[in-house]
Amino acid sequence: MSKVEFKTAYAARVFDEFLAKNPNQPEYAEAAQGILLSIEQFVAKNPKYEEQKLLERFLEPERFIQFKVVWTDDKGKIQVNRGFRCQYNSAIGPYKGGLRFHPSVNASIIKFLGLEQTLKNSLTTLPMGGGKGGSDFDPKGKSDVEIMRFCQSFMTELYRHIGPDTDVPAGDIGVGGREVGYMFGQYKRIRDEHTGVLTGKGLTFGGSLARTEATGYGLCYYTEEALKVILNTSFKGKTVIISGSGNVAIYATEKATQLGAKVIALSDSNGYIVDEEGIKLDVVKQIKEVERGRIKDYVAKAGRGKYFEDKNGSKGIWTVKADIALPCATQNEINLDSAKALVANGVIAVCEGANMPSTPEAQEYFINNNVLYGPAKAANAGGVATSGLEMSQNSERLSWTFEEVDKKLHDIMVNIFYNCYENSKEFGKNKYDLMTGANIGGFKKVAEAMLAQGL
Ligand code: NDP
Ligand code: 2IT
Repeated sequence: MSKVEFKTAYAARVFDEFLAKNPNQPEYAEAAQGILLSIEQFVAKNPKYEEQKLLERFLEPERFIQFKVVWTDDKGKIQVNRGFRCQYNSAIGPYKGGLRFHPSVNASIIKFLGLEQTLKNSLTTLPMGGGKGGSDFDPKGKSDVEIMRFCQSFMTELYRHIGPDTDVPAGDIGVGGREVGYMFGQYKRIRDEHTGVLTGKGLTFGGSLARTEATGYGLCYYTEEALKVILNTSFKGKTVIISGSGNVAIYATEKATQLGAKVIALSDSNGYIVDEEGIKLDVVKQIKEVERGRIKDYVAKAGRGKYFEDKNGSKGIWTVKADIALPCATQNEINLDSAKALVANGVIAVCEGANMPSTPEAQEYFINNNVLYGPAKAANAGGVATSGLEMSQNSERLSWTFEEVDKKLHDIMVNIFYNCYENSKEFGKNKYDLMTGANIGGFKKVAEAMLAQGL
């Protein structure tokens, strides 16, 4: 992350203090810097924010919990992992946000995700505060019973900090329906309560239809509206590259294809596949959702396409020529070199399914080169929005049809787009800059709710 110049003394001072308080937390600092840069001029127009130390208060998580998770593997060996929950901000509702199981997980990553989640949840218009958690546990190669034992041990610590009106976790990288099910079972056993304490639950015990599809579908609904309004075009007839091949990537592929695009590349952390005829999604679903295999297996199973091993964290996928790029794997997966490769290949839009997938330098490069840039906290908000709809259904003890949920998701994503677009008009760099608007739009509501509730 390169050092930037703030335009206002207040933001510069707050960021210096932030860095002093949070040393060696690069992802967290990157997220905070990006938000401050976007909102500083808006904040300067509202002197009460500085008087009330709103930025200082906003950038301090309400609670940060770290705990030990001990479990035994199938060989009877003891394993020790670290668990986290960051309850970032509860001004507009109970803490809400996913749990990530990945060996890279640490305090910096959980805090960056909690901060981003706070603004994202605000953009959905639903009453949800921001939180995030997870563990450095690596689910890869673990047996089903190992996953269950880990999830039970994790929840045995986490349960005391969460609840349907307090903090409602869900999935993220490495946490899907299976893991949510095991964690829910353990929570229910300990508390003797069948409540909506987690979202992304199975459909037989309170889950919402369309939650599985929601992040990928929502990303495409947001992108489609942005393409229409800003570029006067659509997905129809476009080629698309999508990184990752997990939950978000799979359902972004499905919806982009339904909207008339051809998805030609997907990846995982070992490499990427290119299929110029269009990815056969049933094959990918079988490999990833059923067999829990690698994207490499696609070529043999589909009988077409090419696999490229990529030791460089799957950056190679960004050199594939396409009209639209939807990064759906992880943070900082698109650096300046990848952004340059995409622009050189004529990309017209980059909309983010993953959280913070573009580095600040890449974001700036897209916006300066007139690439429609859909920032993560807006473009991928469909997942948590549908989690919010799952909470509503749990509260009223009813379940809605797929069509009802999908229609609400669509309307929420279109509304988020206009919120970003309108808020970008005054302070954004140009019409391709939806990031400024997303940060201001999300911040406004959280700030007003914080002020109204006093210290
Ligand atoms: P999954 O675990 O289902 O899939 C993650 C995918 O990304 C896998 O293909 C994985 O490859 C790849 N990946 C993960 N880490 C890395 C890495 N360090 N380098 C390269 N590839 C990597 O997770 P999701 O699809 O749920 O999440 C993907 C992104 O979307 C994350 O950034 C998440 O925060 C974000 N997101 C998810 C939401 C949801 O509802 N699930 C909602 C909003 C955002 P491999 O199998 O090799 O690890
Ligand atoms: O990053 C995200 O928005 C998620 N992982 C989804 C969180 C949720 O509570 O559904």
